[in-house]
Amino acid sequence: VLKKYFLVGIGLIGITFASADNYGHSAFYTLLHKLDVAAPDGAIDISRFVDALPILPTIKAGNRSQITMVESEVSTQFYKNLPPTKVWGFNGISPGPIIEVQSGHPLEVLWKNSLPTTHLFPVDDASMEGMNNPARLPPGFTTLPEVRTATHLHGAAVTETDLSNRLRNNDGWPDNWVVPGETQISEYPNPQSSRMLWYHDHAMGTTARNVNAGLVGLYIIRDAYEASLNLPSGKYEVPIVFQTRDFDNDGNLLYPAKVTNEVYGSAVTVNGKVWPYLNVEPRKYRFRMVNATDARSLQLKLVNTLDSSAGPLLYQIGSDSGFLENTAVLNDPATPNSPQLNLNPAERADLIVDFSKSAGSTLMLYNSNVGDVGDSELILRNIIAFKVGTTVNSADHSALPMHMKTIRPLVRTATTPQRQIVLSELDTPNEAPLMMLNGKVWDDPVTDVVKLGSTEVWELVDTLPDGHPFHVHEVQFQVLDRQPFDVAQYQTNQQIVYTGPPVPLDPAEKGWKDVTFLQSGYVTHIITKFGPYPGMFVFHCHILEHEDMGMMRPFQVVP
Ligand SMILES: [Cu+2]
Repeated sequence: VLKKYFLVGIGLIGITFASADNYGHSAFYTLLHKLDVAAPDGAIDISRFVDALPILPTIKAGNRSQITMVESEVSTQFYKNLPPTKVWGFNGISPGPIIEVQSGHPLEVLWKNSLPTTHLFPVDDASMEGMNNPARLPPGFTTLPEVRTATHLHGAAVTETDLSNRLRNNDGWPDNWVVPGETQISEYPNPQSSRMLWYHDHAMGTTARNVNAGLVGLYIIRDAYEASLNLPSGKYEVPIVFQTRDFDNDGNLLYPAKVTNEVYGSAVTVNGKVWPYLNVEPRKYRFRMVNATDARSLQLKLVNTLDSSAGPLLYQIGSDSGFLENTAVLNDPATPNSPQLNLNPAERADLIVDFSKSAGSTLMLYNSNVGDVGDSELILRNIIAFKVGTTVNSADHSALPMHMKTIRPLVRTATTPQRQIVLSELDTPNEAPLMMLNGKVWDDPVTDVVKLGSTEVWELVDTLPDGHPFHVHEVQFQVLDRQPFDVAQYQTNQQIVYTGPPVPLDPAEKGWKDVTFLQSGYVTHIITKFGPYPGMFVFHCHILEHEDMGMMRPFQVVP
């Protein structure tokens, strides 16, 4: 059952310093290393925030029933001092354009692969057993193509994917990839209420490489309820995509040549820029954020760059799958232990920030998450600067709701079926650990079959020394609890013995979710009702490198 993954060269790539170069951008690397790594803890530096935050363009589907999104290699500039760099994007930009639809209005997207046949990054499929298994190749292929894409709309509810037809791929089924010159057709019924989804590549064994290259974008569903809330809109609603990247001496994107457990990056890119700033007016704004990094959890707050004081407040009104019931108040300067915004890989946050009392100041979106000790994770603190002006261009009549629609809890009863999923690794004498879910990897046969319309509790058990964001396709779920257990005991006899009471959930975890963070040494229970459509879907770790390495399983929803 166990597949052998040869994880050669776990050591992270580093940036080698050029003492001099033709671009005059060596200062960039000095900044990367000195300011974000060697700077005193808590240091805030705004001098490097010299590029305006790109505002992502929006494709409004309107009455159209079909749009085309073209994947291609394009040029971009990540930072003022860097030369243009090749990335992969959609319709000429990375992140791609925002697709905006109305709830209930179906949209068919033609995802056209116009990429080169050679990858932007080194490809190491040969090191991963199963990747070049002839039995797994689709008809017409004798070897695994270096460039292959399968676009998944994260958070979508889609009808069944035809697993025998690579070109029809509603859910971004990882094995239904297309190659340059081919087009993937996906139908999105959009039955959900307003929320922000995101599209990204999901092709088996190359998701991390493809997403890091830039194949990512946002997808916003609107509805009448959202409109009735009178939230900040138009230019006062700013969608934001966080990614982590590495760069080589020439400013090119860099990704490890050999399979690597987690790629944390040495810089955060925000809508495709390193260290951007956004000029804002002293009024309310709505920010829609997604953590699209490979592996990095963020803990975010706003601080004043003059005196490092906290504030203004972050009002979180929504998370992955729409609005919260009650607005979560984060980053409260009056409360020293005020919750911050936890944004783990693949999670979204819908925020309102009122800059009206910050006129004339500069605020930093600051990351307090220091990462996993021992994982070579560079500490990246300063993410984006907000330069608050002194005048408002148009009067602020928008609202800041503190209560939204009631969220009806799914109830766990004595008879609710419970399915256990254990994250584990297996040390082997000659190889890096195998990463598994219930002792299985992606290409093991389907073992999880659930009934359409049924409700289940999933017991997610993290026996590993680090945390993992866990994502389930097709459904939305509620987090029930998160409780520490005795890992050593479990490894001896597979019994879960709790070592303490459940820990409090984040305020934002009280809403509907499609990804939740599994903490090392904790059991997390989620509850979900399967639907709205039957078919074969996917659950997986959302550390992109882990899902490529097999930490991903199919599940089937049967009528
Ligand atoms: Cu993982």
